Amino acid sequence: MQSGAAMLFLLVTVLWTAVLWWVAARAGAAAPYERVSPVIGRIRRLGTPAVVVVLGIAFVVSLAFLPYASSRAARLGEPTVHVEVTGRMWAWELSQTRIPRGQVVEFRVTAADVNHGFGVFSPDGRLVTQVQAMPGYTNRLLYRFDEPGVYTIRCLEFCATGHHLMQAQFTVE
Ligand SMILES: [Cu+2]
Repeated sequence: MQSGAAMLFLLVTVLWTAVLWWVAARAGAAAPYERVSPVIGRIRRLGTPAVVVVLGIAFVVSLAFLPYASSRAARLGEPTVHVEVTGRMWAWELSQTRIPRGQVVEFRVTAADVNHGFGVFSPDGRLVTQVQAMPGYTNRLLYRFDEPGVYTIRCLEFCATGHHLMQAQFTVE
């Protein structure tokens, strides 16, 4: 059975290679694109580098907005408030549930059992920041809360039957 499958694979590979060879041999030399279509040729010649430059600039500029601790620290400054967070089926444990507004907070997020998603929702229900909670690993999440109120933590990673119950709250004051 296995050797039959191997022979079939070999046969298809040889046939496919022969077809490609045959097509390549008949194709001849490539014609310059400008002669085939001058307008599209010009768009390709000028447009491709322009797209690469624009996307390259967008990539470099957007690096500062990545949700990683190092890029957030560069933008927000070093954290002055530290909150230890542990996710477990199906609850969140926080070392403190009162957070001063306007200060850079570092959440040190881990999990006690399986992977969870640490998602922080503003008082009006918007997801404002999130990070993965993983067993055996601590993720740093930096954020500055400018609006006071009661924020809700919801698990964003399906973690079995009690997942929808996995919520907690903290107050920014
Ligand atoms: Cu979950």
